[in-house]
Amino acid sequence: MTEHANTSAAPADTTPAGATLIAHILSVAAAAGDKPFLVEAGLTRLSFADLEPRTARLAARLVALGGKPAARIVVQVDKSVEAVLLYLAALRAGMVFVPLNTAYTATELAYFIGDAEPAVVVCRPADEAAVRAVAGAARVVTLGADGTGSLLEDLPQQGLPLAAGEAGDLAAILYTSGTTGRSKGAMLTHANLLSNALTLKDLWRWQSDDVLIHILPIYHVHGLFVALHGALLAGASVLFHQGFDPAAVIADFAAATVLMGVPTHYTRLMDSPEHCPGACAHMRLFISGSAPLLAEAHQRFEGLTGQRILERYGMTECGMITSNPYDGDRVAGTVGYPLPGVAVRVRGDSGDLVTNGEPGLLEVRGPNVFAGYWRNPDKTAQEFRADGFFITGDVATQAPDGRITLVGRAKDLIIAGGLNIYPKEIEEAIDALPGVAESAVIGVPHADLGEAVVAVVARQRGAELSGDGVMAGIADSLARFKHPRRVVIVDELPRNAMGKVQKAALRAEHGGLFVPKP
Ligand code: MLC
Ligand code: AMP
Repeated sequence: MTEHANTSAAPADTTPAGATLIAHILSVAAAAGDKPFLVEAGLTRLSFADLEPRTARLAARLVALGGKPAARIVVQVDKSVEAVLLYLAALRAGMVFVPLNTAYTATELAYFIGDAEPAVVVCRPADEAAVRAVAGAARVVTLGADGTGSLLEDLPQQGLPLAAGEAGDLAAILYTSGTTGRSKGAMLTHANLLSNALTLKDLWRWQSDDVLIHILPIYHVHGLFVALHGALLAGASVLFHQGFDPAAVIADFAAATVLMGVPTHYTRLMDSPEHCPGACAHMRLFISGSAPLLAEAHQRFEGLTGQRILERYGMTECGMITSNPYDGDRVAGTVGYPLPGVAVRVRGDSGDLVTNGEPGLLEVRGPNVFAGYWRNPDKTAQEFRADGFFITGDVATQAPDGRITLVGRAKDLIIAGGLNIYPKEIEEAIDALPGVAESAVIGVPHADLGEAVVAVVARQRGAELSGDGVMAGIADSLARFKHPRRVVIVDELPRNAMGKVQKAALRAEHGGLFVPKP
């Protein structure tokens, strides 16, 4: 037996609600009554009792715009209470929610719209003209950070009844890049999202008297699903922050119980002068994920606050996969055990499964694992084993008791500040510039972001090429967070005997650009 399954059952779905995630959420909301759900700057902006009527009217508006079950709705808007309502209303209407990072450029957006073929696109008011230019047949409406916009005009008086959906219906498509540099849409069903959320509710001991500090963007798994579903299914309140201001978060600790963040959030919190153990006394749980939390940061946080961060591991295609235990050892530098109902295994270089602590590719199977890549059966087939295990691309070791430690990535991926950046996509943009022979994009250690993007660019013989020129050349096509923090111009890239660019050598050479070399 070489596969470690956590056979403790995923929580039984015993609620009288329907099969879909939104049916469960609305059933919890009905029981929670007037209790605050989203609170901003001390004001209740949305109570649980508001969820039924407000999602009903907004869902009716989506239908009036052409929305219907299984139709996609692409959403690129700032974080706001209304944006959360929009997500829930789309689910209520049976639509497939496709959230996009607000940093994406019009070029990137055009690709997503072309691929998802949405019935409706919701964008920021300032982007409306640019979005209309690439929206094709989709209806375009706007939603601003202040909760105004054409989406919320002409809201029908008559709300839409909850769609009678099935657990296997698609709830969302989240785009995630592959090694090809082109994003693929991960199709997530109601069953995927609901099973993961119910499992985490039990595992992390969510209670209705919890208060979550929400600092994450709501276009990724972490902020949209892990954080919001946890609070929604527990009937717990959320202190909703539009961005991340360490002082504002620390000020909320006294009224809150749970914080979820990426490692950059924790390092920035620790660098804040207001930080002290007393400030955290009311908090019961600090959770970190989306990127590796250095053991040193874990220990420093405990020293400063007396709290041991609970690190968990997940990905867009699977939601959460493993978690350190709530009770028991939260071991720094590890991501804990597979979630109840989820099986993981490690496949070594030889292709055999290993359990002896050797590193290998981590594979996962369970109700959390996505339904495949949108309109991409070939890529879907490549990423799954015949017995249904999904190949994560993460390299891990597994201790005899099943505990997982991530030790690397087989996929060429940089994670900066919890955001995934695919070198191939940046290399393709740089290689297309005049004067460039080729380029290699690498991630190097960065104290704030974990990793930072560096582009090593080989110029064509005799060509004039500068770092500024390269940056200007990619500015309009790639989102800002993907832009290299440093461009190094060289005559040629180092290659091994097989002619392959030696990224490891480049990482070793440039690894000290932002932090002292060890
Ligand atoms: C912002 N910038 C970044 C960046 N975030 N650059 C690289 N990496 C990042 N993550 C750039 C901006 O483009 C801008 O550049 C400058 O930094 C300042 O922007 P900002 O908006 O003021 O940034 P800030 O508020 O400081 O944001 C940093 C951050 C944010 C860490 C708070 O990136 C963040 O919220 N990260 C979390 C992402 C997340 O939710 N990941 C979960 C993915 S789900 P310029 O040049 O314009 O000044 C997943 C699965 C799982 O991975 O397991 O959870
Ligand atoms: P995404 O595709 O944006 O969902 O990112 C998923 C990837 O983030 C995973 O495949 C991991 O490489 C990484 N990741 C998530 N959580 C952790 C963690 N706790 N430690 C290290 N890497 C993580």
